[in-house]
Amino acid sequence: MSKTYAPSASMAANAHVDAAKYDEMYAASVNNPDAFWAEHGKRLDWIKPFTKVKNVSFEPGNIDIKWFEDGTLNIAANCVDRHLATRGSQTAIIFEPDDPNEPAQHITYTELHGHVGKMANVLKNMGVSKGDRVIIYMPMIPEAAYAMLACARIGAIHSIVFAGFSPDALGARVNGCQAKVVITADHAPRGGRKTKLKDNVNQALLHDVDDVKCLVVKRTGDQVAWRDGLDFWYHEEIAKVSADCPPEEMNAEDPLFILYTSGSTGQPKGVVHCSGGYLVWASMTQEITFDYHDGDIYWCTADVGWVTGHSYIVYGPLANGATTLMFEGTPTYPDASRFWQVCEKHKVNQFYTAPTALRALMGQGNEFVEKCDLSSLKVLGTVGEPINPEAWNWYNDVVGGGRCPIVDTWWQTETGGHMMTPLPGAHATKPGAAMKPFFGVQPVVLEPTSGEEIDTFPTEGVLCMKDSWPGQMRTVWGDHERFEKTYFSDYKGYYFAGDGCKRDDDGDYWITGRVDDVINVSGHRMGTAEVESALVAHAAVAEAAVVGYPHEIKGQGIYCYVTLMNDAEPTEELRKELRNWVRQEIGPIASPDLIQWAPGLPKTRSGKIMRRILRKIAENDYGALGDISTLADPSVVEELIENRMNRA
Ligand code: 6R9
Repeated sequence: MSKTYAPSASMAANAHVDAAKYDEMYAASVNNPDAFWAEHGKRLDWIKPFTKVKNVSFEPGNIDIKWFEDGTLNIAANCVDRHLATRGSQTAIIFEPDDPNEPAQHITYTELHGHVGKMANVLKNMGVSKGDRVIIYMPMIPEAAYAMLACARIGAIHSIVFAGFSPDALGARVNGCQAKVVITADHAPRGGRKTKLKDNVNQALLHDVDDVKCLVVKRTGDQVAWRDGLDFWYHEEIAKVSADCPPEEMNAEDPLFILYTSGSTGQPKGVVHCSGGYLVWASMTQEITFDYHDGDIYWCTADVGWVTGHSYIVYGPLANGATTLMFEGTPTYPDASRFWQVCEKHKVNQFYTAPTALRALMGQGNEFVEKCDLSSLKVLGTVGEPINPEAWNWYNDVVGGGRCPIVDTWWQTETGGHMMTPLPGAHATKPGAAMKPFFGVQPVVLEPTSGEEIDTFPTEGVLCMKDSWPGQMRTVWGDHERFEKTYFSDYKGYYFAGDGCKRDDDGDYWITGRVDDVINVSGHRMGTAEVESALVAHAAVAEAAVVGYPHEIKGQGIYCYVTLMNDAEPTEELRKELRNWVRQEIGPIASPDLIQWAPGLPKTRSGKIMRRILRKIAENDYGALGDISTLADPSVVEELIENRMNRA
């Protein structure tokens, strides 16, 4: 039995949801989802209230997900306008810049309303209207949030591309959704360095036939190359427009955003989230999972380029009228105390970060934490990957001083918001467990090959969902067939998340990690297929196979087996070149950690690469390779073991 940490009496007494209320609400949410969500759908302001609640089919050949389908609303009005009367002068966004010497900004809801209205009018002047796509490629500055909400206000669909992605990756996403406008900044300061965002945009749009326009925020004032007639300075354009922009009336099922994410095959897919269900989900989970109360200061350290930033920096907290902190920097700049200094400076109450950051900071020593006053902290959260008990305990003891419940939130880009997590006032936590389903979430554990539901405890298998929840993605942009194939075809009648899990004797869930060819590097999802296709695009590479291996800080590292063309020399220089090549093709987050030259790869007689074997060798666990008799040429395995790169 693992140790459990019960909520304190005062936490349980003051929380939105205590143990009894959780049980009651959870039962109601699954026994009568229509009644439950009809009630909780009211947390939003609807222009035309919905009369239908849930209309969902997980039937093969007819995957169709609709929530609140006849209601209309505007997402920006829900995140901004409706708070003006009651909390217009309250801070909506605290901006903490990369450089600690640059002053922080406090943007009130009234100010936010003005910024969003202006940016919305600028977008309209640039020709953007309802249903058009806008790419956002921005540093973590308030203008990124204005841009998201400006799109939502006029009914345009935004697609944020993480500022760490390369021009090629950006270009693919601009084309993928045929965006009309890209919103960016001159440079993005981060960790004391700068990324040339505008130059990246220029490169990405170089071969674009459709003349994509670009709106540029001046962040650093550095020189940028300008495309006359196509590029516009944000500060010049907002000076020409009024702040008054009436919100567009949108159907609950109109798309709010597209977010590209990695899968086990092919190129990243555009996950589509719609308006009503998504915002109900993001706002309800933000309030209840973090036990957010009026007046609290809430900080999620993610980047808006990832789904966590969408749901838990911008949409969820702002829909709740919260004060949300946006941080431009990194955990270790200027030193490993930065997170904790920011917590102290802004008196942060709820803090939400990724295990990879905790592991990196843990290694730097406790003094960086202990010199800061963290007494304001009430709830701590983690997301992105399984958290190892050492990091969990450090978070609990050193950061939280043993006072703060840790919510280990399991969810995905596809799920829109939290799916499984302990609730701070309701559940005793266990280091490393995602614990309990959120309201309306019906997890099942399936036997991986038969697909049968396993009802016994304890158990282990693949994690699926029996039914829909309001925040579920609706489709893959432009490819509904791929949506069905990816999530509903391995296990018919269920949503298949791609993760494995355990369920313990108490019925609590533990996520064990991906069961497909997706790896998780520093909490960032990466398809091994993407890295492979980047590698084979290099002239010297004949074939490549990529797998993950355990990495102390990043969780998983990227291990590449590369077969070279006959005329290419396996030199250190080429290794370096390939590493840079992948960084350029995808971005620094995809940078290979280890590259092993592989004269041959283990393949079945039908030519399928046996990744199971490659994973084992990369894990330095080559003693138990299992059955290799089906290999076309078993001798390649010995060669690979002999020259393995990870000997830890
Ligand atoms: C929100 C987010 C999703 C994948 C998911 C899983 C892993 C996320 C986790 C976790 C264990 C947690 N994951 N949270 N694994 N415990 N608390 O991260 O979305 O980028 O789409 O990644 O991340 O493997 O399938 P996304």
